[in-house]
Amino acid sequence: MITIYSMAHRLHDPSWEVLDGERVAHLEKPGRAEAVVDRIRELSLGPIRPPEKSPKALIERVHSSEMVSFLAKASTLWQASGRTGEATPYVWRQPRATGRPSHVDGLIGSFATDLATPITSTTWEAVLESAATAVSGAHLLLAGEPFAFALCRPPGHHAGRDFYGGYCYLNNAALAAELLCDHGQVAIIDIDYHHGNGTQDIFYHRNDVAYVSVHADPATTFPYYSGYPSERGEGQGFGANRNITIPAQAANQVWLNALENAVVFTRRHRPRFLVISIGLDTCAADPLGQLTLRSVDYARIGELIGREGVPTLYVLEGGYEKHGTAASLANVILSHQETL
Ligand code: SP5
Ligand code: ZN
Repeated sequence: MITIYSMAHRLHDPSWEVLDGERVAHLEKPGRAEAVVDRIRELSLGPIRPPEKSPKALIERVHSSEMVSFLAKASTLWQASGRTGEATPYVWRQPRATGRPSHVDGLIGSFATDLATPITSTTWEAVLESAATAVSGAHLLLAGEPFAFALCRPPGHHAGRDFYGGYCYLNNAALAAELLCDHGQVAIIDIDYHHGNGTQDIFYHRNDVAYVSVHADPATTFPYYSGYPSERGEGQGFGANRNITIPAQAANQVWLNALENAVVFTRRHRPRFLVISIGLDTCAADPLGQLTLRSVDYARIGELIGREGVPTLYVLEGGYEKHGTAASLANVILSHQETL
């Protein structure tokens, strides 16, 4: 297994977010990725390489040019309007709005979905490197690797074609899938605790990238506005999107059964490549997720996915307790490795 990793993620270190109505220290910290890379080194899980491929052409295919150019200049606009600190919205675009604000406050509220995804003066640099990490991982599969890990930070699955939020700016897994789908059918399995509303949005009308997600019921859990089982794709994409919801505090076996169903769903699409959006916010120690997956369960994940015998790229999403995140991820990798 080859890991793609860049230290540039450290450039993204926002100080605060609004969580459950309170302003708190930001949970999506550099220490998360550092704990994961340390564990990969400690356990000698394979080589660790920097990203070498540009994500630029793929970003243009996956995201709207309006959002990308806004994200690239958001911090500059923020400072130009006299603000110090991190760019965050205080007002959001209303449904059916047609106006195009030019002020940074109006612009940011047209793309941001929450108060948890601040833009610092160096966020964009880290975001581009995170995107490059996923795309470089996808290139490894094209070069014949059976199994690679994109150690992305910031994460990506809550970023849609023209919206960002949930700690995500560009959709790393979608960028990888977009590259791979030029070479054959792709299936994305999203096993973060939260629904990947961004990834669903990006591929909703397409069948060349199937998307299946196992997540806590959005009726009671972030991101609330998508992730329902009735959402099955549209047009050509009808049938290529599947949401499997579980109660927020489901038993581990309930979650694992849902994953088995997700894997069966991808088989119907005969993928040549698998992209796994892996969030470790499903683990017992996580401060956001309310599941209690343990090491045996993570070993089962790698086994179930590895047994498909399809070239697989894992892309890091959530996981906010760094030791639990690193240990759980290592268990997935080790058990997947054993199936090769
Ligand atoms: C990539 C990813 O995992 N993003 C998650 C962002 C979640 N932000 C909103 C969290 C709301 C949590 N409310 C319940 C907390 C229980 N104390
Ligand atoms: Zn999550």
